[in-house]
Amino acid sequence: MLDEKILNILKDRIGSYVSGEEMCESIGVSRTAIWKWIEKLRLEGYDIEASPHLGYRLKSIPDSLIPIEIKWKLRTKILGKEIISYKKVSSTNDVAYELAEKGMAEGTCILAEEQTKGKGRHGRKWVSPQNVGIYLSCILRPNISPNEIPKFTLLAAVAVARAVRELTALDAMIKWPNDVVVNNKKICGILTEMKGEQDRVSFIIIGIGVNVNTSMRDLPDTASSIKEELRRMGASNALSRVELVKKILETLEKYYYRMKKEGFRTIMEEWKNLTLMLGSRIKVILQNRTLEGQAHDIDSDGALVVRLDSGMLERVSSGDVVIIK
Ligand code: BT5
Repeated sequence: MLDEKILNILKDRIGSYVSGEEMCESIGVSRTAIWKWIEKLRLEGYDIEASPHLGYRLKSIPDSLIPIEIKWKLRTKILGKEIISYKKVSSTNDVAYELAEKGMAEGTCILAEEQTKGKGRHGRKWVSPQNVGIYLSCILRPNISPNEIPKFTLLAAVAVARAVRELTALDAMIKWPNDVVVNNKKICGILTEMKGEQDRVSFIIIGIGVNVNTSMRDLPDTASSIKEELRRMGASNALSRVELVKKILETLEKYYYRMKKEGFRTIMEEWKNLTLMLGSRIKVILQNRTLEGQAHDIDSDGALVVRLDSGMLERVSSGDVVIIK
């Protein structure tokens, strides 16, 4: 793509002028064509200065979740090779599901700047305001049975927590089954959906919502954003959403391949290193009852094992956890 070629040249020399002539020669198109594409890039939010004598100069790059930015030096084999991004969408998981049903390839990612019907589990809502969060859904086609789905939620939680830790000084932790938390506040939620055929899964959708620059006013009391947690630490640097999406894709793919090769055990170990609840007293809210006890372990299918006060162990594969102490 021409816009990508132009951008590559400008990005390599960000802040300096590149003459129109040099650009024409290295890409092999006319000055008018270059000008047209520069205009398009400007509309996407790239700040490009044009000088009749000096040429073009890239001054700043937008923090927009557009394919050209996410794909720039993205180190993955499949995840994000195909990216479809929207300014506004009902739910990236719903779009990804429809596309997967139509046969879209494994690794395809859907991104949005805003969701009007962002989904949580069990019909709950996911608050998804414009231009401040990450709303990402990835299509995977693993050869698994439907009861292995919880493993993928845990895998994604590990990937997001690791990605946040690599890019910031925040102590991102995991709360079973699908939350990434900082200082006990939810900064990310994961919704894994699937289409199954008999005992096999035909595809899964991993939906990831991250509050990056989201205002506290928009969020429930139990939630926070990366920006807010960085502010509390006294860190002034904002985190680029583009960088975080890239890091999440790279980490998610790394763990996905590792799970394919070595099984779930290594992911589970990593998960245990990042969780704050094993050993804690917890309340588990299930569809029609509540359990209280100690978070004892995670089993080989990703289910939570609770030690009840009677000493009995009970296995829970889906629910909401409140940490009591
Ligand atoms: C989740 O559900 O945490 C799964 C969230 C998945 C969101 C992503 S965004 C991309 C993709 N497309 C979608 O439509 N969804 C996925 P659950 O554990 O049920 O948590 C939902 C509860 O979290 C709500 O009932 C609120 O209490 C709270 N909540 C809502 N919005 C939130 C937000 N932005 N940050 C933190 N907590 C939130």
